[in-house]
Amino acid sequence: MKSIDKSVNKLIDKAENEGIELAWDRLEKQEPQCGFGLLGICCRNCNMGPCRINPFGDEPQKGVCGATADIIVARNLGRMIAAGAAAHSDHGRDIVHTLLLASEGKAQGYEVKDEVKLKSIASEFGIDTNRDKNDIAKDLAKAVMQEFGMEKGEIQFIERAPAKRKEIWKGLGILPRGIDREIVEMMHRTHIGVDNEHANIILHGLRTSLSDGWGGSMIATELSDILFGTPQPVKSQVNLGVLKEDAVNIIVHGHEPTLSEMIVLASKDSDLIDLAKKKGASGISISGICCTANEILMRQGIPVAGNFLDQEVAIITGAVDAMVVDVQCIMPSLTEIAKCYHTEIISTSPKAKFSGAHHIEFHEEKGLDIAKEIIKKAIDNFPKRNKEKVSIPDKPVELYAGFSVEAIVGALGGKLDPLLDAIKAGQIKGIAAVVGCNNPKVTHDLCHVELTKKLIENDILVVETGCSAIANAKVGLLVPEAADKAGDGLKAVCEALGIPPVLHMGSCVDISRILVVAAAIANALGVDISDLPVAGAAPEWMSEKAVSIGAYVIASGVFTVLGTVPPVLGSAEVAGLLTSGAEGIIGAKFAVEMDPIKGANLIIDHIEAKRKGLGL
Ligand code: SF4
Ligand code: MSK
Repeated sequence: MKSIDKSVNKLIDKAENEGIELAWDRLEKQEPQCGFGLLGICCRNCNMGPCRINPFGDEPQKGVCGATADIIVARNLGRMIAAGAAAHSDHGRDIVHTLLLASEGKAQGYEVKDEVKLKSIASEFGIDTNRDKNDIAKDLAKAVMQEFGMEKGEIQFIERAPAKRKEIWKGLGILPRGIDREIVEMMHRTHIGVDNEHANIILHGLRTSLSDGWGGSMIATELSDILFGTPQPVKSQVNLGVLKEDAVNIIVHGHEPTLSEMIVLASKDSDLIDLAKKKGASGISISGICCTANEILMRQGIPVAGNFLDQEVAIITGAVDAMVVDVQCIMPSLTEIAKCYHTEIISTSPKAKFSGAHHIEFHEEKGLDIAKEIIKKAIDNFPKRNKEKVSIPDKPVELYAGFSVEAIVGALGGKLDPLLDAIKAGQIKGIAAVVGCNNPKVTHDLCHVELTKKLIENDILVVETGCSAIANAKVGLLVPEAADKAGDGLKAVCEALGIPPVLHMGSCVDISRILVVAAAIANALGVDISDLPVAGAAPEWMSEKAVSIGAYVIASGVFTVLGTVPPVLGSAEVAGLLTSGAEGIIGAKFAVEMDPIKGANLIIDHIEAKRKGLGL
């Protein structure tokens, strides 16, 4: 079984009948995958190589420069973290840029939507808030820009972490300084002949990841809330059934809300709706894939078509008139598949072009006009749809999203106390963050869903982001009625508050919201995050961003279970450090467990042990 989503399986069959290759087919053709790569023991960092270490050799082997397996594995992991942190943080930087332009009246269609949050974040940066919102926003954008290249001091949001956590980071010398600085330093350290001690590379990996979680990602989240509004609980729908037979279907795919928010705004334009009707459609329907879906779901209630592995099959429905993409997690295969249908792939970012795509470059200065141009292109494409080839195989499922920190505190009556009381009383045993991607190496969505179900059955409140949230939404776990599937304690709390047992907190950068909640709970209890009955899981992760996330989550003191194996097994030292030694250094470690039920059991045991530690 390739997916637990029946509609996806039907479309995989349709693709096969039509001779179209999908990610699962390409994975099969790649097998057996390179053993050196899987173990992380190949190095191409200089032209004396490439070098690879034979894990079965009698003698300890070395690269031409003398690098051991430990050094090579650590360097490769360090570079994965740097790439992931760069992706999140560059997204954050773009949001800062948009805020600056909006504050100067130069970003068409954008404005500060959440003034309360603007003032609260500006205060954290020591900015005078008794002024016009645009003046505050301008100073805030300029101050936050400094966080990227700063040369002394630490990034501002580190102040949100509990005192004990900051002490640990300080003691280890891993307080993150400028975001760009940590990423650049990782690239420097992993150049041939620089940092030649695996543990030192890993430590800097943690620092780099912290500059993502408490830096670039947190900036992306907080400033997006200022610009587009802080999410509040919202009802919507999910799965490929959100596509409409009779409407112009536009899917936005990628990550940054800057583009997708404008597409949503432009889709309400009456002239464009009239044009769509003139072309024979009932209207314009917007839905999303991957994290840009989560962004506009959280703030606008826009339906979600699917997660990472749904992107190719969405086109196989034959009903997508345009797929509009920006950055990250967008398969290069899309343009090839789109050739078999009428679908237009419209790329928009100067950073992310695709051979065969129609490129309409997006600039905030003309955001709304460009969004309208994109929608017009999709409308013009609608009459080319071949009705014979259309197959939308499912009815959408309902979900609730929008659980920002502010929304959760709101649902609790304005303070965290009811949540803390429920945890202390054991009604809620603990909190688990289940996040991350899909990966065709494992059955699509299966591990997200099975692990989450097991956790809620055991009275563990689950908070989710990214593709994991979409997977669980598709099986109906993101509605208040799903409380029936939870243990008695969690069920009672959910029923009292009218919330689902699985809370959708947003996109991948919004894992920073989870850090904020964890820090707030630890601060309220006067303990460190590592003392809390909390855990993380990335059951189907695949991206370098997920590596950075995993690293900053454990560096923040949260035990994390990975469901796919990271390329570190070529070094017993590095693997041991991450899955054992780290506990004594930063108070948390990774576990790797591909069976989702066993993974859930590791989390349940961990949460029980932490409860005991707190005397609960
Ligand atoms: Fe080989 Fe060392 Fe060059 Fe890597 S850095 S390719 S191990 S010589
Ligand atoms: S989109 S990073 S596949 S979660 Fe954030 Fe999904 Fe992973 Fe991309």
